[in-house]
Amino acid sequence: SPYNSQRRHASKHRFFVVELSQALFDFVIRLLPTQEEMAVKEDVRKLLERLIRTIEPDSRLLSFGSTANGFSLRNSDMDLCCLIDSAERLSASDMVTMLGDLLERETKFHVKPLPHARIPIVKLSLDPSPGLPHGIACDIGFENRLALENTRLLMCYAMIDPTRVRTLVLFLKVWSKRRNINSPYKGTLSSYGYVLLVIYFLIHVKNPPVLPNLQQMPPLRPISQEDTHIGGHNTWSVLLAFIAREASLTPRCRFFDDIELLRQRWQSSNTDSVADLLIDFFRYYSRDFTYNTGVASIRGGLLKKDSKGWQNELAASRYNDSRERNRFCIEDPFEIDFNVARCVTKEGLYQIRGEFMRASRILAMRPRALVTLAQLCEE
Ligand code: 3AT
Ligand code: MG
Repeated sequence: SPYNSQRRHASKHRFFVVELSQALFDFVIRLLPTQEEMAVKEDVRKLLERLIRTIEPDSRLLSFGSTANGFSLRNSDMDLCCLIDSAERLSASDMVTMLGDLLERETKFHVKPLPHARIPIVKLSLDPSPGLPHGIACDIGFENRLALENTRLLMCYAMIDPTRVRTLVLFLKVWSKRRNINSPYKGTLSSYGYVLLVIYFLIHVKNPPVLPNLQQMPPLRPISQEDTHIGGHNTWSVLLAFIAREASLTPRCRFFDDIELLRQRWQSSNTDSVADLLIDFFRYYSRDFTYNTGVASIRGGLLKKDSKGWQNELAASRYNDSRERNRFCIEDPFEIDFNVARCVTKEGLYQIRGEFMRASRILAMRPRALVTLAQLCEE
């Protein structure tokens, strides 16, 4: 009967989803960096920090990007940022030149200083060796405080629901690299862009949401009856702590970062498995996201290109550049005038959307989970 066939269909789907979730965890775990790799990277950071302090004694060298936000894959590059605490400091481009010379003299790294880039950096790399079979690639920038803050924001999101958020993000990073749609230099999207797409989807598309919006948190309400008694007090202390923290940050970088407290007081009522979320993610970005008019903003939800002045033609004429900056729009969480996907070209977007559709198609066929993953990530 039709009723029975519907039930058979539903139970087949459940089976596929359970199997696929397990396969996704297993797949991702094998790609995490090893303890040794993380230790070597920390040693490299310390060594570089010691060297930089011979030029600027009041400096600190901090990790950002994937090494610091919980979304690191094996052999991913290191992003480092140097903060200088003294008032009279050298300009970023002078620092790049001096540090480049110093590292060339004192270390075995291949050094490439880029003092005149939009964001001056020193690029470093180390050839593979028996202890470090993939070598190391590392960029050192200066005073990039916003990057440190957005790293902290992503890390907080990763900590709220580590299993689902990290599995999804790490899978999409591998998938986008294997499918060749993770190169801003070639007109596609950076890892940072994909991470923002996932978080936007989990906060603003899924209903009920998987993640709260940390940039717009209402005061946390007490959960149980018992709590209600002292609830007023608790709520106030939470709110006051929030306000105190906010005051210490520059206004645009405010967000709720007491994750311990959040985990005690907030729980998503969304119970979808990782596989459910992955299937919906691909469906949403292949079918429902309004690429022509929409802007994905983890801070504000789905915004309009119009309201941000991000129409295609406008951008091309303002930058006096034939390349369109706003084909695909993803708002940076703190630098809200900045389109994280501005490097995505017409062809790049066509390719990215094609990949979202291909992934949706493969998932809809529901072969065995391992076959599905292999097919999805085929190089
Ligand atoms: P990989 O593991 O290197 O692929 P990742 O997480 O390190 O991924 P990226 O290399 O794309 O991500 O970016 C590293 C950090 O640099 C993330 C963010 O703090 C900053 N960043 C990168 N791209 C942008 C951007 N377009 N706008 C603002 N910040 C950015
Ligand atoms: Mg990186």
